[in-house]
Amino acid sequence: MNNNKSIFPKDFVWGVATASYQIEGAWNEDGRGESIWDRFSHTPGKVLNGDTGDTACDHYHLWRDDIKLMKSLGIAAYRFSVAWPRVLPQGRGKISEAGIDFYNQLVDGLLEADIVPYVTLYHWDLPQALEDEGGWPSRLVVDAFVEYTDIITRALGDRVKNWITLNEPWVSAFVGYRDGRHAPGHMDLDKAVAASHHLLLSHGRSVPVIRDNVKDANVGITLNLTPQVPASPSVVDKKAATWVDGYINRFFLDPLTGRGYPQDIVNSFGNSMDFVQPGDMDTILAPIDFLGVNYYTRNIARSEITPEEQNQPQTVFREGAITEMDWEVYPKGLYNLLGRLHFDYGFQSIFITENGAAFPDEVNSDGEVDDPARLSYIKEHLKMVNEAISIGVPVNGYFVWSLLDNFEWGFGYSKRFGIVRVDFETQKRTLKSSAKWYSKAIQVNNADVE
Ligand code: IFM
Repeated sequence: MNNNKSIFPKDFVWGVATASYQIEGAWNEDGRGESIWDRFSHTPGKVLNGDTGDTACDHYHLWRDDIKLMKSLGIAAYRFSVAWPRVLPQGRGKISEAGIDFYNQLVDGLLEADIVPYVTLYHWDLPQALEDEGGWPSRLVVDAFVEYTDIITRALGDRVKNWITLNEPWVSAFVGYRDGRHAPGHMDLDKAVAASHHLLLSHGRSVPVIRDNVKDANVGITLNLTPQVPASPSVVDKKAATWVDGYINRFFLDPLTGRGYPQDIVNSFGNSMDFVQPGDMDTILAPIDFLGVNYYTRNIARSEITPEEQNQPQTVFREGAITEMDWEVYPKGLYNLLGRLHFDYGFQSIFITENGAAFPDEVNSDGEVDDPARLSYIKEHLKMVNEAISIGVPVNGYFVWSLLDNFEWGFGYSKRFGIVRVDFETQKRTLKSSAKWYSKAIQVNNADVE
């Protein structure tokens, strides 16, 4: 038992996270196939300022330096994703040995530096060839995902033990196929609902494949989870909060824990769900070793009915600082969420696979970047993780989003989440004060440091 509440358990994993399309660049090198994000970002008007991931942080060429940087900070674990079209340029079939070789070298480099790899199989860069066949709304993609899983886990599984099947399937499905703000840019609710089922099915089908190929595998899935708070005690605001919670959180948590798809949400979609085939829900229930949680903020849910009609004025307001994404800083929400995941849903191992903040950086005349707002964000959230551990929630690790400033999807390079600044003209990396602080916290296994 840990008596000093601010010290983390001795095997707590301190990490940083990135994703392939956001950092690698080299979009058309060494036989890499086109991804939906290449197509989307090359389409005028889709990404702010016309930014693309063509070069990004050039990590494909600079990965050795990036490992050195992590090593210098004492980072113990690195979560990155594999670009599916680098391994299978057409999504299935012909393998690119050069693509596999890149990840082989990266993994070897990490292990030499004593950094434990955590690999995400899918962080949004679907091969365009599969999108051309119908993408995630089509069941055809599931077999392709299993084939890809099999290939990459056979290739890396002797050295990589920690695997995350999907990153934020809600975003892939609903932001990509309903809102159209992300690749592939569709605006069709039915497609989005089918996509989310096929994402979960791909997850469920791939878990046993990973176990077959990787001795002592530690397998999980990462969800973006946003707690919902009603803006007032009115019935309509409570209903709004319940609905958004169902849409973003329960629609993934419930099927993964045997509760099936939440009926209130299915009804509100008015979707027949006829793409769910016998046995699918059991497949999705494939036992996992941990849940990955990406937490950034809470949401204050307000019914669309105007306040006058509600006869309840708003009583809950944003109280924390607001990040550049317009997200409220609300560390307590992470604590509450972790309690729910363990005590209500029963998850027995949780990793915070992403947490961090975008704030504008100021580079001083010496080229240094002091980022107290980001530093405090990370520190306060880590303290909440520790509080959650102290009441019995099994949180086993924390990964800062992100190691590097990178391509923030529809916002291009305009939002900086890195604890390391990247000058996108020169590719120079500069440690921000948050990175130096994180390094100190790692050393003493304690977030309560200056
Ligand atoms: O940059 C993203 C990441 O790819 C997925 N989770 C949220 C981050 C910040 O928006």
